Amino acid sequence: MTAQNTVAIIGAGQVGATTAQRLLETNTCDVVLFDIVDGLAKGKALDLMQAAPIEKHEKRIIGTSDYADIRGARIVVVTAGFPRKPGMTREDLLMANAKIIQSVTDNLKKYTPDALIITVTNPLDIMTHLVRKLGDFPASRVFGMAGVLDSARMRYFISEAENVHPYEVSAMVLGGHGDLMVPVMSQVTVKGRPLKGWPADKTEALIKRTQQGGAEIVSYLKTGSAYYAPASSVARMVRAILSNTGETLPCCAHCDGPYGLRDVYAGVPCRLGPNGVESVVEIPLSDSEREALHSSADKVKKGIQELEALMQRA
Ligand code: A3D
Repeated sequence: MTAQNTVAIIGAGQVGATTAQRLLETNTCDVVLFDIVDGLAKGKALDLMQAAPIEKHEKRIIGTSDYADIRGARIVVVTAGFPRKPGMTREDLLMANAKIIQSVTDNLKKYTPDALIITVTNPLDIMTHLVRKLGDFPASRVFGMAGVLDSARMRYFISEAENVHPYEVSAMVLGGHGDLMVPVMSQVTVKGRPLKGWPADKTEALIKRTQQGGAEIVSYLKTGSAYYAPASSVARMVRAILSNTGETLPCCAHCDGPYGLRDVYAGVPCRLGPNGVESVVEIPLSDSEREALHSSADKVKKGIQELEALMQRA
């Protein structure tokens, strides 16, 4: 395994392990899977390697509980953290995951100071901000996965309504990864043509279902949250970077200027490349979409203030 071609995944739970599987089985890169639970990453890595002769990929994975093994990885995907559990308040989750992110970031500073970091841990925008702040990393190298997933959910819902394949729908969701996320209806295309003729109630229902996309799955699963589409979304971002495809994907990125947003992490279209977020791309938005993007970003800022107050009290 060469470190320069390696992606380290922190957290070998549902999202982390499934991301590893996607990266290996698409022959994208070697993987180091890390978890603090002794044996968990090792066991999953061994299981995944035993699928290699069947899946016919040439990549390798190791599982570890020793941070030294991630040294030199080119990209680090951070999935360590809890989804919300019954009885847990939002504040409890915020603090629990902030503590995990703090220990992860300390180790990234030590072992992968030059890596690109893709955060997945929720609450996504706040945790992405925290990684950058605690690690004092350049903003272009720390970004989060949410927009690719939320947009894919929106695309799937539209494809069902329009009776086309999901990949024939193009759509983007911007803003924070929460109930104020902004599905950009004005830019939706189906088979390359603008979506037209949807009545207001149908559009509203689509927007709501997209915003509640994660919660809908949790309501079926009862324990845990979605991981197949989240893992596909992370793998897509990794492939865009490693293959330098130059494509624009919606990511949680630091914004200070684009869309009139100031010093805040929010979901925006980003051109990804070897340096991480190479640029934030401004797409046309209607006045109400722009307003909604600002409201969503303001909510992220409030969440950060809330976390800072909780951390000071702790
Ligand atoms: P889960 O299956 O519980 O896996 C989390 C893993 O993190 C577990 O194996 C833990 O042992 C591990 N872990 C805990 N603390 C540490 C630590 N300090 N260092 C290293 N590993 C640790 O959860 P999951 O994989 O389903 O979800 C992981 C996170 O991603 C959660 O916060 C989810 O809410 C979030 N998530 C976000 C999205 C987005 O779209 C942003 C989608 C899906 C999940």
